[in-house]
Amino acid sequence: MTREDKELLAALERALKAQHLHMFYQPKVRLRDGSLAGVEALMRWDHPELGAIEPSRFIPIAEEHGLIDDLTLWGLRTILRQWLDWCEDGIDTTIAFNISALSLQHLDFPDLVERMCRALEVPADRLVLELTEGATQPLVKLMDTLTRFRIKGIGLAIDDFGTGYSSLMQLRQLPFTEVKVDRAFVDDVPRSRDCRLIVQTVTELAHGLGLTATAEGVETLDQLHWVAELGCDLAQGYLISPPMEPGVLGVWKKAFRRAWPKMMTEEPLALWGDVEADALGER
Ligand code: G
Ligand code: MN
Repeated sequence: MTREDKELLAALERALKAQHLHMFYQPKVRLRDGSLAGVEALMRWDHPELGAIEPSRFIPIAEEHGLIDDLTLWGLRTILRQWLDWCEDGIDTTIAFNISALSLQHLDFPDLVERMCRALEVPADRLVLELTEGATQPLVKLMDTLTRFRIKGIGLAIDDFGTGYSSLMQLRQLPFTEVKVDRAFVDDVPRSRDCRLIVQTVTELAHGLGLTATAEGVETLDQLHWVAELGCDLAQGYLISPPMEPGVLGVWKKAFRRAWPKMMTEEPLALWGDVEADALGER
């Protein structure tokens, strides 16, 4: 362990206690009508000296040094309380939480989550767990835990699908409810016929298996129009909203409802991009 990592780990332990960790929330909207389908909770760490530290930096350290379960529990408590706050403001939505496969190794973990939901009176089906397959932690090994979550009504999304270690076999074997199409494909959809074919095929596969297809990383109108055209159910990304503080979700929701019809009609699909790309010998 490098000295830098050691210091970061100690600081993370302090941050957990001192409440320097926060959750931000990024909406997922239905492409059918632009309505709010749910939010994804994303951790933020504002280090007093180092500034904002990305989860991709501190989660692996927490995983490696025994702090991940504390982080997971902190995250779950935070989002369940947040659900109650929103509910009081008239927003009843689902909250997706990125969970480390390490936290899923305890077979009693689904029961613990259920107890947390019960204690706060949050319906378990308002919770979605987002999972990513790692090199060292194949999700198939977590079959029992994941099944227990599903039985309790908790949703399961496979994150960043189509890149990294994700495989078609998991889709068939594990009780997922949602597939999140990796932003790498969404990014290239307006320019690449291959990417469109991949997004469309993954979406059809998801539907065939009874799952929701979500396009992540939607940043432009072109991408939004395309993923709708290709059959995706939900979209998420900076175009719709960057991750935001929980207090502004209500305002965003109203503003977005007004903006939606215009977003969908603003510009036609950029079919011309195709023609140009073909002319240039690209796809
Ligand atoms: O692995 P996962 O898909 O959970 O990653 C979430 C991360 O993606 C967050 O850090 C979030 O800020 C980032 N993100 C959210 N929307 C977009 C987007 O439209 N474009 C890009 N590049 N990143 C995004
Ligand atoms: Mn995610």
